[in-house]
Formats: sequence, C-alpha cells, structure tokens
Amino acid sequence: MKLYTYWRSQASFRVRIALRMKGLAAETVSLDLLKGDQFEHAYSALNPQMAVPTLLDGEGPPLMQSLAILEYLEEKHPQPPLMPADLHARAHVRALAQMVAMDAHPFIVPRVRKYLEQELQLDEPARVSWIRHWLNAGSRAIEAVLARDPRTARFCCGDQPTIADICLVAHLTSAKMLCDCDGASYPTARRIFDACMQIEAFVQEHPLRQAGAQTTAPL
Ligand SMILES: N[C@@H](CCC(=O)N[C@@H](CS)C(=O)NCC(=O)O)C(=O)O
Repeated sequence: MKLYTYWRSQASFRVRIALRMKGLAAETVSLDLLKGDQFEHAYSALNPQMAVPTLLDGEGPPLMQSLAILEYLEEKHPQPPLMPADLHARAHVRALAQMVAMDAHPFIVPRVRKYLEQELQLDEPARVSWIRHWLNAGSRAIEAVLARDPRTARFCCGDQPTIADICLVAHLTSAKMLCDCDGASYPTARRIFDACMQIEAFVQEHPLRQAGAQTTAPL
C-alpha cells in the first residue's frame, strides 16, 4: 500500500492510525501542502480534489476521503475491529466521527485558510481566531454528546477504540497544534484523548513524529 500524506493533516492522521491499528504497512509519500505539492499534475491525476490522504492498495483505483478509507480498511481487514457490532452503536460511532471530521474540519483546511488570507485579506490573528472558533464548535458538540451518552466509557463508544476515537484524537491534535487549545474545557473528550494516547498506534502516528514536521510551522 502507498499513502499520500502531510504531517499536519488531520485527515491523513486518521488513516495512519487505522493502518497501524490493523497492523498494515504502507509506504508513505509526504506532500507539503503549504508549498502546493497537492496541485502538481502527478498528484491531481491521482486525486482530483487535490487533498490528502490518498491510499493506493495494490492495483485498485486510488482511495480518497479519510472516512471512506477507514470504512474500506474496516471491511477489508475486520480485525481488530474499529466499529462496534451493534447497529445503533455503529450509527453513533459514525455520527461522532462526522461531527468533527465533516462539520468542523472543513473550515480549517489549507485551501480555506488561503482564501481567508489572500481573498479576504485576514491577518494571522484573525485566521487563528477563525480556526479556534470552528474547532471549539466541534469540540463543544462532541463533548455534549459524549458527556450524556450512556455508551461513553473508556473510549467514545465502549471500551475499545473505534473510528470515533480516531477522529476525536485527530481533531483535538489539530486544535492543540493550530490554536493551542488543550481541551481542558471538554473533560470527557480530553479523558478519552488521554486513554487513546496510551495506545501505540496513536502515539507513533502523531503529526509531530512524521517526516517534515515542524513545531513552529506557519499557518
Ligand atoms: N474530507 C476530506 C478532507 C481532505 C482534506 O481537505 N485534506 C486536507 C489536509 S487535512 C488537504 O489536503 N488540504 C489541501 C488544501 O486545502 O489545499 C477527508 O477526510 O479526507
């Protein structure tokens, strides 16, 4: 397998965690999204959306969209499971994952930040404020659901990590890296984050451990 990734990419982080949890090795190709590697023809031919991640698995067509890739990996390699068995629990896990991956993340991706900077002329403090607003909106929403749901346990849904935990950790990691939010205002989410960070796959695939990572990278 070959995974096109970017060290700080929240969506790529999700896929890297799942691959490692399932014991699947993938060669990684690191793009620099700030330099615009995603717009090079060689990559846009693979992924016309010009976004990471893209996963190549054997001779199959390129796989795009991190949540679709997570479900593909789950269906092809069911062990260890990253989805619960119960139908309602599966819908709950998908809902939690989508709250952060579909409703918060799209506001903060490089193409949106670039538009804010170049078209709307927003300076860096204003852009950080935008990022903080949308990431906090996602954190508040998932905290509210997790805090009241009886299925919340060591992880988002029970005592095994699922796709929801993968998305939660990637979301809170972006919040820490991009606007220095430590999650203290979201105690349930923060507790689950800490439980996930006891698991090797989450630790090893952390953005700051990837090729090209910088602790003080520009937005
Ligand atoms: N919904 C997509 C999001 C993909 C996406 O936007 N990825 C970002 C990095 S996290 C990207 O490659 N952005 C390129 C750009 O904005 O120019 C997914 O989950 O895979």
